[in-house]
Amino acid sequence: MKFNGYEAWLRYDTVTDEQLAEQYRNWTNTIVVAGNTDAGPITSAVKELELALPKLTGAAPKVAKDAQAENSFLVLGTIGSSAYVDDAIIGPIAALSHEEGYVLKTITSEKQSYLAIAGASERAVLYGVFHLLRLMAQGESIEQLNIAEQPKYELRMINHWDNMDGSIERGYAGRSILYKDNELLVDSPRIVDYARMMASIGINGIAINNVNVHRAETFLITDKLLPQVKKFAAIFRSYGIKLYLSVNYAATIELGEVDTADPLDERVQAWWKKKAEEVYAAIPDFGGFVVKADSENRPGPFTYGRDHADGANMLATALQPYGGLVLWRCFVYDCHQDWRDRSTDRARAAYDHFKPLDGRFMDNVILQIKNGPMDFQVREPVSPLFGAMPNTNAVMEFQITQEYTGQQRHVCYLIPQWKEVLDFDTKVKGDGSTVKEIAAGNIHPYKYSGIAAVTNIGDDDNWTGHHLAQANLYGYGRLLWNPELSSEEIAAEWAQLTFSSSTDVQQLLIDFLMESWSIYEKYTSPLGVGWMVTPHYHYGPDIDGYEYSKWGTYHFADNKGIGVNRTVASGTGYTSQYEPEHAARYESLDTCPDELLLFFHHVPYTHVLHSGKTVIQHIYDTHFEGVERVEYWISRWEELKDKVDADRYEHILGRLQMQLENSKEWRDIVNTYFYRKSGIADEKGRRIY
Ligand code: GCW
Repeated sequence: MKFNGYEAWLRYDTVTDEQLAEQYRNWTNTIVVAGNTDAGPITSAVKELELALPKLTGAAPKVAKDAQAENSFLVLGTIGSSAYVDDAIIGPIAALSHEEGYVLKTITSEKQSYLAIAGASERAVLYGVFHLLRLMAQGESIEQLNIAEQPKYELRMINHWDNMDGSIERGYAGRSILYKDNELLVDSPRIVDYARMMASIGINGIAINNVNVHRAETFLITDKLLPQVKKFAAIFRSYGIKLYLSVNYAATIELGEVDTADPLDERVQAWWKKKAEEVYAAIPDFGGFVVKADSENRPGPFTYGRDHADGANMLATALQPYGGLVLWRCFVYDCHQDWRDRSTDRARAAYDHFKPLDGRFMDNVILQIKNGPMDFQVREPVSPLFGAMPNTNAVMEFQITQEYTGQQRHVCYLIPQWKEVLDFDTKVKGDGSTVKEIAAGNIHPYKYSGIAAVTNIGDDDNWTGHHLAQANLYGYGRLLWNPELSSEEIAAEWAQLTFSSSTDVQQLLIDFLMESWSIYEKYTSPLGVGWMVTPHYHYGPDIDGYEYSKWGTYHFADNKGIGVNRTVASGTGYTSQYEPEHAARYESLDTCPDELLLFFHHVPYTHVLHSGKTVIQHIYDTHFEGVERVEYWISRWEELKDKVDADRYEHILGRLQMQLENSKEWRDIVNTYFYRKSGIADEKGRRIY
């Protein structure tokens, strides 16, 4: 048995409780597929059962068209496909009014008993099957099921930052599974396994290429590569997933077809219309375009004196006849800033650019907004742009790949971070205007909404480099399905599905994951100030790496104090982008939360936090503690040597040791830097260099 992590949470370990295995066999020995399915998601659902059930129960199921001769069986079908299905949904019909809703219900009668997985669509049936398999892999009884589910978010998207040469921007788990040497790996069996994994956590849209669209990828929308893209789309379609492409805003120029990319130029408009026609001829259910424009040196409408509404609407007009979407990213800021200029504030940029455009975007445009105003730091306030444009569709963008959070060499479970974002009450329409509800389209009348994230996978055996980084991918999907799940519940599910053998192992993983974000935050940049990383790579510490750069990412530490003054009173005025209640809370030193203090204020090292510690002592204490906690978790992991398979035990231990070495670098460099700047000694007299 290989424990290389390839099967991730779809391992389907043998059920050791014989009674339970018997119960599972009883309900699943015969699978009745109602209605016609061809190569749709129900066919994939059957395949998944055929793959999983022998592993779980030791018995291969029999697939039948009818069930007259059976006493107990499993039925899969959409509404109206058979009387079995329709009888099962009589009560929980509400869930089925949602296109992706499903019901799992056991119906017991004297004549015949069956377990129905009824869905409003084929995709929903597939989700129902994954739900059933999850219950079995968790050892739950399926004797009396009566479950009705539907997802909270409509768009549940994954973004790849994969390039066609096989590299991945911000990828920490090997090379791309999608491309190699400028070819699409359409025949790789890995693509099917990837689609299975994504469908199992409810992902329904995948953008397959980097938002930085270079020359080779510009051809993805041309007849040179569309036939290949079409093959990816077919695989994804059979798992209920729509394919999206990132496009080069200046494709007209790059492909040498029109000498401008001015969105108001009729030749440009006509070109994109024709392009959309070609793309939809190849892929009728194509999802749409993801666009990074006028951002980090990518082309965009600014070149022509046009704004982002002009640019986005031009593409949206082309896609509209086919129901296609434009996901227009709001990561727009000046990346050629002069560090001497203290009035320009990168954090303000997205709001300043986009807020005035509210109401001007077509209704198939969706703004894609990063969770924070800077860039996926370990700690940032929630982006004030999210919710601030009531008349413009929006999705939130998270980063699963751990660019600034340890690059999958450090353990950093991000679900708690994302939950904090989702639970943030923006107040844009009074109390209860949480990010969670805005992203669900429940606060503003959005036509489209949801959540997107940059994925963390590559071609490493275990997909994510660090085995434990799989929990972020798994958790992302589960959270989008149901944001009411707690971080701990998600960690527990993942640990059980992935490390089924021992409950001690599972409990340790849950506890470690739950603490990991805070540990990482402790030994890296303090109190929300961010950055301090090696420029470009973003891994180890380099306190002044970005301090005198053009990127707008400064901490302003001198011999007296540290932090960025973003107040209205005396700083950049960023706080005014929030609703008054938050603006006031962040503006005042008395009420600004400790963890964001240096994001909003420049304070002396002797400033006393709400915790009662001075800023400098907080820096010293957290940096020592962070490393101690890594040491603690290594010793706990070592206790499990005989309880975890050797493959994963050693692999994880190796990564933890790497994390420890690097966390010591962080600790010593950060502490030494601030000791030298401030001249203030550690109260506890610990070793600082
Ligand atoms: O986080 C930053 C990354 C860039 C990335 C950019 C973006 C794809 O450092 O690598 O480019 O954000 O989100 O567009």
